Amino acid sequence: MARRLADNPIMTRLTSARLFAEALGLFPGGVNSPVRAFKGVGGTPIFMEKGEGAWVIDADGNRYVDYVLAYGPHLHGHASPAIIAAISAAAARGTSFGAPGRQENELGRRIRNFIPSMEVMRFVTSGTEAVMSALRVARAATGRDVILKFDGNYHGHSDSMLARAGSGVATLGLPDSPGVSVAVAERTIVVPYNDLVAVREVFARRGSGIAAIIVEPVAGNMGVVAPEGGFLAGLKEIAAKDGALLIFDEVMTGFRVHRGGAQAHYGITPDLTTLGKVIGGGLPVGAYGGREDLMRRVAPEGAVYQAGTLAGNPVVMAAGAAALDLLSDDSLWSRTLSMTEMLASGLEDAARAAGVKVQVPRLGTMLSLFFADRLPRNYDDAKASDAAKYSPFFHEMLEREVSLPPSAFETWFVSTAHEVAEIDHTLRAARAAFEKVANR
Ligand code: KE4
Repeated sequence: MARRLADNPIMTRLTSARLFAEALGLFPGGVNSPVRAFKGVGGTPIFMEKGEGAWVIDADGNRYVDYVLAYGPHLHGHASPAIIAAISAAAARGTSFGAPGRQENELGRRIRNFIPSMEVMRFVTSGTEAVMSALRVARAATGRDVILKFDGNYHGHSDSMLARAGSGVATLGLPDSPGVSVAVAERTIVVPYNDLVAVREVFARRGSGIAAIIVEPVAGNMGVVAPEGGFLAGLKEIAAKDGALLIFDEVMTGFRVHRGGAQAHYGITPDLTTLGKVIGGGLPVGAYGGREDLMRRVAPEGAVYQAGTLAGNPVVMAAGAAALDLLSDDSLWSRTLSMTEMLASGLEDAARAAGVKVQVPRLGTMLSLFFADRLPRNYDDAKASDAAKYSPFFHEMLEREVSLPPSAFETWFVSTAHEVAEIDHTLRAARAAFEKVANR
């Protein structure tokens, strides 16, 4: 159990503090990915040392029920025995060869069984790389340059995806980060999520120059925001009519909204799909794939160049294959869906009892919490929620052994290792945390 000060419920986190002080001297913000720095919630990041199923243990020995799950990869919780066994066995045979290996076929076949639209695919080592490569294929296949994306959707940190909406709907993007050139950003158009009118207007003005629409088919990077009825079908119809491609970025939604991804949940087939997270069993991975005629354009079969020293890494492939094999257990999947629903409805009840207005959108094994009167339908709505309430709620939950994403605009993930005991623990903490927040 966590070591606590004798009469004080606040945990000690002295080791995390010491490690963070050292990390600040080594890494920008003391972290290797910005969201981990707690900038969205205040305080200093906790250094995690060990995971066991639904629980994570920090450098001071404090334990937490974990809903970060590395931002999605751990669909089966931390250190899943089957996945660790697969990793150990693969690693013992050597960690990489710079040559094709049977493990790539094993994972590729499993992915295609779950997501048949990925007729041909390519493994890379991050979701960012998967998106960057899929966009390159789309530009090559259409001979066009411009990409349309949605405000609040995050597709990794490649330059063309770090564009924000220019003024006015159909204008070209502006760099959303220093270092992204205007020349690149202005080939990305950004429109509001769930706004088909805006998409039609953009295509009316610039359709012939648009290579692809890329979308999070369920948004998970502004909190969870579901597509409204007809939105995804509308995107498919608009793109097809104008010779543009439809790309579903399922890096987060793949195997989380549905075992076949959001495309199976909504019955909409994109031209290309990007994946990441779950398919690597917690190790670095990405994949892009789709229509055979498009993917056969990728080198060395075609001229679209994309490569990677550790792409298709055998240890990663073995971990991913083990993770997908565990997904074949229908009862485990349906139990995880019911754990997610139990958590979401329990959070609504707890907030209501405290007189706090919240929205808890949930889909599959993903959910999030907005302090708001109504469900956000786009990024402006999400930003209008009372994010200032999220920070104290986050810390109150942390002190009650529940680890949530350190940002109001992230998704909470549930794993197959979360059982009733963990959900009950979380809801007990939430009842107390909402009471505390209500009085702020
Ligand atoms: P990576 O390059 O981080 O593997 O994947 C980028 C990416 C692409 N597409 C979607 C829909 C994604 O959600 C992501 C990455 N998600 C974030 C979580 N919001 C990763 C966490 C982080 O940046 O540390």
